[in-house]
Amino acid sequence: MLIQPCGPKIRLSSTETPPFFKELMLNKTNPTERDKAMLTATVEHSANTTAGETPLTDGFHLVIDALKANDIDTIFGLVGIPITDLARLAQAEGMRFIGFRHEQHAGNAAAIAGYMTQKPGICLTVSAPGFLNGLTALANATTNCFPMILISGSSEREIVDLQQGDYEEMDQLNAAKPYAKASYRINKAEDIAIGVARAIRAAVSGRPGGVYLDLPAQLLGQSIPALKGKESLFRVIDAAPKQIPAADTVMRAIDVLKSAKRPLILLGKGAAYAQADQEIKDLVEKSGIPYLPMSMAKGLLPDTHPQCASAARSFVLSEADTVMLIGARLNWLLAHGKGKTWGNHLKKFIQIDIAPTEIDSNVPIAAPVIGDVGSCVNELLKQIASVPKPSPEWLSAIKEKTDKNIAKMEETLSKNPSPMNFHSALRVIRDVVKANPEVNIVNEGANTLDYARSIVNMYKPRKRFDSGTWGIMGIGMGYAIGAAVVSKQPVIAIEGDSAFGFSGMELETICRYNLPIITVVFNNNGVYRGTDVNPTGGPDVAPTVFVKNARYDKMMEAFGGVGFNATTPQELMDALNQSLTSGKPTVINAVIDETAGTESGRLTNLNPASTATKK
Ligand code: ADP
Ligand code: TZD
Repeated sequence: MLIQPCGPKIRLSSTETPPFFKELMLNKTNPTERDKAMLTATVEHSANTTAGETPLTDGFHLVIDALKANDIDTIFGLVGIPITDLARLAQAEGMRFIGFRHEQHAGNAAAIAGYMTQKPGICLTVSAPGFLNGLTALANATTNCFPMILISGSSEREIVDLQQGDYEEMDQLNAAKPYAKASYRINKAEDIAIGVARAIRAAVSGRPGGVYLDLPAQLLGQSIPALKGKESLFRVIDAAPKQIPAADTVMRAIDVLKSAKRPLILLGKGAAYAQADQEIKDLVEKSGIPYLPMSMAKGLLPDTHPQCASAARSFVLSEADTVMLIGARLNWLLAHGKGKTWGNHLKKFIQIDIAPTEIDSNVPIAAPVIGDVGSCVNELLKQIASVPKPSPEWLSAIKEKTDKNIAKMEETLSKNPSPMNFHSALRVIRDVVKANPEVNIVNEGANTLDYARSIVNMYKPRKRFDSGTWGIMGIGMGYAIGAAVVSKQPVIAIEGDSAFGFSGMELETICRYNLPIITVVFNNNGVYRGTDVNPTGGPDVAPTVFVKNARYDKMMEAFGGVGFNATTPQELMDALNQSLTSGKPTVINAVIDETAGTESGRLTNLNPASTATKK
């Protein structure tokens, strides 16, 4: 029996291919990349093989080989018992391992990578606490329909199950279940390829989501004959198969559109995820129907497109009589499809979604079209010529509203108060993004999020990543790192000072990998604003208040990055342009008037008010 060492220490020079392998390769006239990937584990382990012994492989190698066989080339994670050698091996085998300072941010990076690429992003963590830190990101990915796989090492099953107090003891599989689309544990080395395949399929097929994959420590060390390991490896075929909508559902949707007087298309991040950019553009333009992008669908068509109704959002939501949702849910972000936001008119909804159970979740849907966005839009396109163009009255009413609101906004944006407010600072970022449309935007905060969403136009798809379905704080640096690693394009992270604090330590990660990320901290001295006072007059500041005049730029300098303190729009503009040119990790501390923000940004109404004191 061979002793199984693990990790890169046992790498074999490629010339040492064992004889039985040469035989295998000879039988292949044209070995594919996959064949080569499959061979890795065996070749590695043959290093210590002496004549006559059966070459072995182990769980470590099989996990990496199974991921590689499925074109997964990056792992976001944080090392420790029992997965340090797994991370080392991933790197030694040519994968990129991006190590974080906290698992939540590694998970967020993986999730956004999944959203951008349609390949599940991989997050690797240690057991119990590391797993739980990653679980927040997994739950957020599931909530947002992003494909990701959280792979966590776990402690000894026999001890965990009897609750005998193991190191980092936790029943992780069951803890993950309520927050994941699917959860699996692999117990045997020969099942690793199947386990990885199940995780990939679950993450990307149908409605994408987060998948948990539990790898007990003893699995990683398990050895099996190398040939058996090789034979177990495979590439998942058609992990996210097309889902063609039934013809009658398409015709029903067309009929509803035909009877519409004031139609509207609503694009959600499911539409952006689908990468059916051309089809969606054709549908919008051929139908002539005005459209509204949800925040992460901004840029699917440029926000400056003549049919974009964003500047007349309230008007079109309340006045439209027929709304076609494409990859968008009628959740709180759309006031559940009813109430004041949606006006007094009876609406007819058409909903394109891959998840049949999404239909009728909040209001009755007149025409559900179930399938993947690309296929559904394609089918609709075949019939769209039969749908009359929207009435000139509807279009001119929207144009009038849009022109008026844009003019009003321009007036507000043109002011230069001192200190800066959200508008004057965001005007600068708007102009910089217009000049550099390839830039990725990450955005979180309350006021910082709400204002940036409406002020900063996007021009390209899947370039805007924000607090999303949960309205979560803490995605900032994780998403920024994921976006920079995947796109290899610059990122501007527009961060409230509170929001930034959740992931600020990842500045070190950004510097370590020298990523072109510019973090702009909208520093107004607190959560929402910095002016609240402690009504008791005691020494503690109010719950929303931070240290006054903090210098977040100095944090970046501590790690060797570049810091700017910007107190005027011109300083902010210069800092942004310099950073984009240099490509260096940068933090810009943008000094914002501490009185400028409102409570909860535009969500003030979601704060519960006491019925006891309500007048
Ligand atoms: P937004 O927040 O932008 O409104 P949501 O996250 O609420 O978007 O909605 C996204 C919707 O898109 C989900 O209901 C999801 O099932 C759906 N979806 C995701 N991917 C696809 C796809 N490829 N085809 C069709 N629908 C999809
Ligand atoms: N914790 C988590 C994980 N998510 C949240 N959404 C919150 C807390 C509550 N919260 C918001 O909804 S916005 C926000 C918090 C703490 C921060 C707002 O302050 P900011 O932005 O400085 O980031 P503005 O621009 O000053 O409003």
